[in-house]
Order: sequence, then structure tokens, then C-alpha cells
Amino acid sequence: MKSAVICHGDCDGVISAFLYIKHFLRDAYPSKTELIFTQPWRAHLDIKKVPKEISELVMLDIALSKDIISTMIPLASKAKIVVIDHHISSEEFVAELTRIGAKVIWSKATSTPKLMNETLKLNTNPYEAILIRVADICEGVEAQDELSKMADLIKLSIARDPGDTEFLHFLIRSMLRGNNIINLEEVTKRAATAKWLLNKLLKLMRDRAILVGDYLITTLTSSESRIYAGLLGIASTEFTKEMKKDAILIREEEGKVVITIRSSRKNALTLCKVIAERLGGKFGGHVEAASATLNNTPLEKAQLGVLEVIKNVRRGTTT
Ligand SMILES: [Mn+2]
Repeated sequence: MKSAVICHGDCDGVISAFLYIKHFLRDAYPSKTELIFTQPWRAHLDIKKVPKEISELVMLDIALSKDIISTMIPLASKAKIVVIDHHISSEEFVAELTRIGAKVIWSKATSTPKLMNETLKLNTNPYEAILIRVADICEGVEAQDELSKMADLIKLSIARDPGDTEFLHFLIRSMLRGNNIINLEEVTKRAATAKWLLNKLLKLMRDRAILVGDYLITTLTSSESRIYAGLLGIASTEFTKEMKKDAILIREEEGKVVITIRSSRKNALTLCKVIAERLGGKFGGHVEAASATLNNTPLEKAQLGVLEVIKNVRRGTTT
């Protein structure tokens, strides 16, 4: 029977999957492993894609939600379930997952690979140790050395087209072969295009953002969010650093409104939670970087809702 590994299709998610396969599915990959890349908002749909008969379901670096949990419950009686994640918003689901018999490894670690290394006592080689640090840097750990260059390259190359799962498979195969990621042309070419787009997007944000209280708010049209898809998270983080202000990005995307928040004052998750609760939607992430996804909410209503919420959240009073 096959194992299924579902991981977040981002830098630390891909590195988590590499580590898990390398240490626990060495012989089962690729022939007996179904590897699926996802995003938190569609993970419950992607879980349904796993083969009917699986021996094991492994969920890596995925911010959990009610939808994800209810899709996992029926699988618990048939397969061993392993969940490894570092998103704070996942904490509330740990008890329920444990109750259905899943093995859950959760803590507020800097990245999922770091968490795996600490809790699973992985016997890592220097190559793996580097990638674990790179995963941390991708998730916001400050670094000045050449590893931040590798983190940037991986992040940007993935961001070029987050729907390109073939590239994510390629990255994992390259890691399993021990290739030096920064020398791979497939990576550097994608990263260069992404960097060019990122700079255009940052300029657009500088030109368009309006300051409301302590927040810089930018709204993108749905065609803009299509052009810059994949770069919006990175751009929000860069924009906050560059402007030294908390940033809120509001955009329409495939019939949903997505609100991305970056907060050096650690308000991001709280704000997303309040916005999702008020306007009807999901939220997830970390205190410094989080997002809310609203269904059936017109853009204007979302914008007004965001304004209302930030007016009411007093500076520094939330955690
Ligand atoms: Mn991730």
C-alpha cells in the first residue's frame, strides 16, 4: 500500500517533505509514495485526492482548519495519520487529532523542518542541516550569510508559479540527490523572473498604499492578483520591512477575498481572526504573518470590514 504525503507548497513545506521522505520513506519514494502539494485553503480538497487504500497519511506544514480536520476523520480508521506543523493557528486542533488516533507533532517552532529535527531526533547530515536553516530563514528567521541567498532563491523560484507542482517535485528530487540548489538553472531562472515581478509589485504597493492608523493598506484588483499570484506573501513581508509599518493587502482571487497581514507588533493573527469571524471566512498563520480568506464577500465590504476592525484593535493590546 502507498503512503500519502501532503505538504504545504512553500519553501519550508517542501523541505519538510524532503526530510520526511529521506528519513522515513526512503524505499517507498517515489513508487509507493503519493506526494501532494497544497495550500491551507484548499488542503481539504487535496486530501480527497489521496488513493483509497493508503497505509499512511502524512500532513506537513499545513495550517489546520475545521474543513481539513473533518476530511481527515474518515481516514483515521483506515490509515496511520501523522501531522507535523508549526502554525500557531493549528494548536486548537491538536486535541481532536490526537483523539482520532493521529500522531501529532505541533509546536511554535520557527519552521516545520526545525520542529521535525528537534522532535524526531533526525540524524541529519550537513546538507540537511543547511536546508533546515534555510527553511527557518524562509519563515522569517534573520540571517545575513550566504544561506539567506539560498532561502531567497528557493522562495522566489517557488513563488514564480505556485501552481507548478512539477517544479516542486523537481526541487524534492534535487534535494534527495543532494544537488546544490543555488546552482540549478531551473531554480535561478524562475527566481530571476520572480524577483523582477516582485520589484514591480513593491513599486505598485508603494504608489497605492494608504496609511490608516498604523497600517499601510493596499488593494489589488483581481487581474493584478493573478499577475502577482505567489508573490503576494513575500511582497507583503518585504513591504513591511521596507516601510517600517504593519501592512495589509486586500485582494480578490478566484471568487474569494484574501487579506494578508504582516505585523511587527504581532497583531497579524488576531486581526485575521477578528476579520474572518466578522465577515465569515477562514484565517490562519502566525502572529507576525497571517491571512484571512473570505467567501461570498464583495471587495468593498471586505475593505470596510478591515477598516472597522483596525479601528477597534488598539495598538499593542492584542497578542
Ligand atoms: Mn510553510
